Amino acid sequence: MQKGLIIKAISGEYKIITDEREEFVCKPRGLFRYKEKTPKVGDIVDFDLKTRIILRIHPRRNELDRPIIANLDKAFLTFSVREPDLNLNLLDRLISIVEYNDIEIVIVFTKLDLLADKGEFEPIRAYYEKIGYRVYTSGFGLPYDEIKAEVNDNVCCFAGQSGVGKSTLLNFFDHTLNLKTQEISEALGRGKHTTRHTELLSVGTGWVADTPGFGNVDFPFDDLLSLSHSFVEFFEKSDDCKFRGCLHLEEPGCAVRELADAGEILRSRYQNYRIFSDELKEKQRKKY
Ligand SMILES: Nc1nc2c(ncn2[C@@H]2O[C@H](COP(=O)(O)OP(=O)(O)OP(=O)(O)O)[C@@H](O)[C@H]2O)c(=O)[nH]1
Ligand SMILES: [Mg+2]
Ligand SMILES: [Zn+2]
Repeated sequence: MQKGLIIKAISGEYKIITDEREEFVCKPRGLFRYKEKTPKVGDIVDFDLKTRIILRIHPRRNELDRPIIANLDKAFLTFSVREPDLNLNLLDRLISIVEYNDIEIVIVFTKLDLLADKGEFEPIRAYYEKIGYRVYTSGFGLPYDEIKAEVNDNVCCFAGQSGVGKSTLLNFFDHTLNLKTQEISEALGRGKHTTRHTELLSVGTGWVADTPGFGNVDFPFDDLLSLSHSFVEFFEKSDDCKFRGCLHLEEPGCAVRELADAGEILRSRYQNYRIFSDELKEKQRKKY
């Protein structure tokens, strides 16, 4: 029996790499399908060298649906400031989902070269840094070495909308990757993704998944408390709210709402929180 890491899924088969860096293509056991267990990129598995059958999936530390990947150490939430315009709703949504899954977050804002005036952007960047995330900016002509170093010794994914420059960034890290990129007009116009499959690529001493872009994702929970806890700075301030378990909506004496009113919490972030709350309430209403 051999142990390995799944680095690619190819129509029902899986490419596995061992610690010795040998690659094998294997099929899952039939029993997996019966038990509705599907191996994912990022899984550590045991397989039979002779039959090339995956026998066991090791317990997962975490797993995401968008992108489909298991055992992530870090998620790079990748957002362009222009083309497409900065989508803070999707950023706050992804932060919440990734926090809930206990995966480390790195935020990368791309295409800074397209921003003539950074006046409106800078407070946004600074806010996400203030609440505890490592934030990087990239763009043509800007250094990316620090971002690349974040990949070392980790299994990572680059998540974000189509056209924000995920593949472009990975090509900068290692030009031998030769990932396909696409003109932004084409990417948006045809609604097609340049990147189709999720695959772990070797970058430095780490692994990176270049994933297809997406426009929306569902929350992996449907209760409001999970949502409020995944907004890390709200959670930190919630001790000052009058009521324990305050959801920071209409409750009197809510410290979070006061900070949002005073502009100490980024306005868009509190607004997105309210939008997500409504979405979850709607989800609950449909369920019952
Ligand atoms: N001006 C500028 N353009 C960029 C930058 N990064 C990427 N682009 C352009 O944006 C377009 C889309 O880049 P991709 O790397 O294909 O985007 P992606 O996020 O991989 O998109 P999907 O694979 O569809 O999810 C390409 O035309 C890139 O040349 C940047 O920093 N500045
Ligand atoms: Mg791509
Ligand atoms: Zn509150």
